[in-house]
Amino acid sequence: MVKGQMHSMQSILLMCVLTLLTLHTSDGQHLTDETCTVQILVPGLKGEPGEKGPKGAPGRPGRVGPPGKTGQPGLQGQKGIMGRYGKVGPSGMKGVKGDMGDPGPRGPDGEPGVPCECSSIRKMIGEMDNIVAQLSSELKFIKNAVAGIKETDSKVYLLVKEEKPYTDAELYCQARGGHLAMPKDEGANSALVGYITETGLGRVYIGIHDQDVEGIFIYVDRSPMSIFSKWGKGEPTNAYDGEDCVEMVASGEWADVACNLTMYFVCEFDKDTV
Ligand SMILES: [Ca+2]
Ligand SMILES: [Ca+2]
Repeated sequence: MVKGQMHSMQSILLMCVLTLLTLHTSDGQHLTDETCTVQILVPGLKGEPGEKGPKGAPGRPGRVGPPGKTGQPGLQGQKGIMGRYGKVGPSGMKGVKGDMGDPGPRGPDGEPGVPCECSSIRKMIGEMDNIVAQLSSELKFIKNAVAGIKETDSKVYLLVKEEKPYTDAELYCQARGGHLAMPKDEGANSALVGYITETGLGRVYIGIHDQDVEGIFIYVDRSPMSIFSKWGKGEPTNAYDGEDCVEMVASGEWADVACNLTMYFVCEFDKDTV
């Protein structure tokens, strides 16, 4: 029962008492039943429970809970597959040269050559051989000139260390613009003496002969022997009626000899033309 309801019921009981007191004093008893039939309200018995109501709306979400505990580490995974190859690095320093390897096996034989019309080629090769021979001869001449050339005021002399008969010797000198040496005075003769010991044979051809007229010696340039001569003792002898050429021996003296003898010789060249 609520507090307000109690108050109302007390007020009603109070009014009823006051009324009974008033009526009793003035009008008699018959008025009392009508005035106090007011019922007094009191709480009834508890009723039966009602039927179950419909399901209510979902409640609000609860609060966020505390953080969970740290988990245990898992097992190690399996090894992955190999990655791609990386970029090629920079070139390294040059290495030390290795030892020479063993010689390889012999290669197969080549195919046979093709026959050709080689006559012209052979001719060319022959000409080239001649040129080579000529150059070799010139080279030899130059080497001799550098090694053994001698000179006077007007002449250059060259000892040729090739054994030739007289005529070939003269041709050799002519081919180079000179003649066999023609000593026409003591000075020139002395200049040639130095060559004789170099020959190893002690003798060289010089440019004097009597091939045109027996007993009349002339120089190979056909100039006559006028004043100077250097004959050895008893020379010229024209031995066996066959000595028409002239050699110089180590003393610087001359002797007539057979022209087919082969020996070293001395060429002379005019300085004006060298
Ligand atoms: Ca003679
Ligand atoms: Ca003689």
